[in-house]
Amino acid sequence: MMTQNAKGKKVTVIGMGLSGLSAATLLAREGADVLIVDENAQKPPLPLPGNIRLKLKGWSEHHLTDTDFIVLSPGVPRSKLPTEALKKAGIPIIGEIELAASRITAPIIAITGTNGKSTTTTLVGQILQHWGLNVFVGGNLGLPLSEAPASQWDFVVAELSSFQLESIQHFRPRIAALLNLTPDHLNRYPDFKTYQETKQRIFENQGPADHAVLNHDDPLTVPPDYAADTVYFSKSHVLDRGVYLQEGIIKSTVWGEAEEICRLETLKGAAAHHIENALAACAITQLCGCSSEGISQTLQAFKGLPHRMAFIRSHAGVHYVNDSKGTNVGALMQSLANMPKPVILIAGGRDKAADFDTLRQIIHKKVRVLILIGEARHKMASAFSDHPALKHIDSNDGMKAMELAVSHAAAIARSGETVLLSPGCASFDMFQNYQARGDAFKKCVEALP
Ligand code: UMA
Repeated sequence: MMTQNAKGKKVTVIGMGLSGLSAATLLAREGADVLIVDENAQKPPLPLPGNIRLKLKGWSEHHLTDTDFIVLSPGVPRSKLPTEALKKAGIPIIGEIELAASRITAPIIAITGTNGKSTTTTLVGQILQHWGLNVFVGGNLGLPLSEAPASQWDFVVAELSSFQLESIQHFRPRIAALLNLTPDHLNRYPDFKTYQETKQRIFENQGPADHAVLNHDDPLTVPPDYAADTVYFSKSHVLDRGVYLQEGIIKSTVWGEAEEICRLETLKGAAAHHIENALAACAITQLCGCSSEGISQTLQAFKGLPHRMAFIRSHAGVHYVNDSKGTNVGALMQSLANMPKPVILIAGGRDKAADFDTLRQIIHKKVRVLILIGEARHKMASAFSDHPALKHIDSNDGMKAMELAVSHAAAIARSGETVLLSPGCASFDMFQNYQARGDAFKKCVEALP
């Protein structure tokens, strides 16, 4: 591949966030002459090697054309680039994932989907680690994939977003999983079909010796054309080849005869709330050769992720649950569907051109009081205008809005009820990221008198 050896090459990295910094450091280590450009950043967050130069607070076309190739951060849309000029100059554009993967020798397990990809990636990593393997776990989850080439691994497990998949070329995971598809990021894609096709690119370079793990219950995940061996997972169908739930037992036919992995009732921890993710993780790790016993022990011990249906505390008989990572309509729907009783819901944030009407039925069924925050509050309020208990929080200050939302929820919640923060929107209107939003919620809940 033409970008394989960067020694002596000029490379422009676009975006000085986590992935840009990591990619630039990797390239500088190889002996490239690196320029990082960024529209917003004022200064680097850490000291950088001497062969990395910076052009911050915006860039000009020559910063992108006077180079051998470009590495694009996932958050920077291609529409920001002078595509015609780059094409004319013959400058290749690759994403951070493509760059990192071309330098990774271990088998790569790549996991995508609208929801549950962080939980599944973490579970797969933990199951493989429980088996005694040396495993890199990262990608969209937080640790950039460009950190992986610096060490030797038995497996590299990567959560991938559609943004990251947009800029792959030869990326070929040994195992690729697409967990589910519901509308998301429609402010970046013209329509759902484009988003779906971008997600399905995870399979595009796979051959018959590779594995595609697909959701039998969600036909939208199945690409029209792919070459890999298929292994399904399902919550509702017995499968000839896959992992499925039958009468409360997780079973696998990945390697032939049905084999019991574990009983649902033994999953006291977070895995029980993420059953589809647990099934996908079983399928992936069975393909890696993990034993049912090892898989079952890890599922039983799984504590879940912070900010994803994370229990904070009970106060005056009311449970407080942080699901700040529920940043799209599908995630909010899934979280509400898993709640046994109606809840007091705090939702809203930055809209991603979502269709909130699809939530009407579940909101009416599962939400006793709906508290709306952030930029999307007016659009959400009109989608749910006939809800009997709707409250707007009219502050644009994140902490203030969260304090008002939590104190209102605490004042009206009855003993035995749950107050759930599951925004169904991005956090960037009032917070730096979903973690900061979840932390603000936690702080307010912990401060309740
Ligand atoms: N920037 C520009 N112009 C733009 C957009 C961004 O100059 O148009 C600059 C910003 O000023 C900033 C930098 O680019 O300095 C940020 O780059 P980035 O947005 O690509 O973010 P990173 O910090 O590199 O983090 C990325 C992922 N972020 C996005 O895809 C938006 C992180 O996923 C990921 O954890 C990280 O790489 C490591 O792999 C976060 C995310 O929100 C969690 N992902 C989305 C999601 O899950 O829905 C896709």
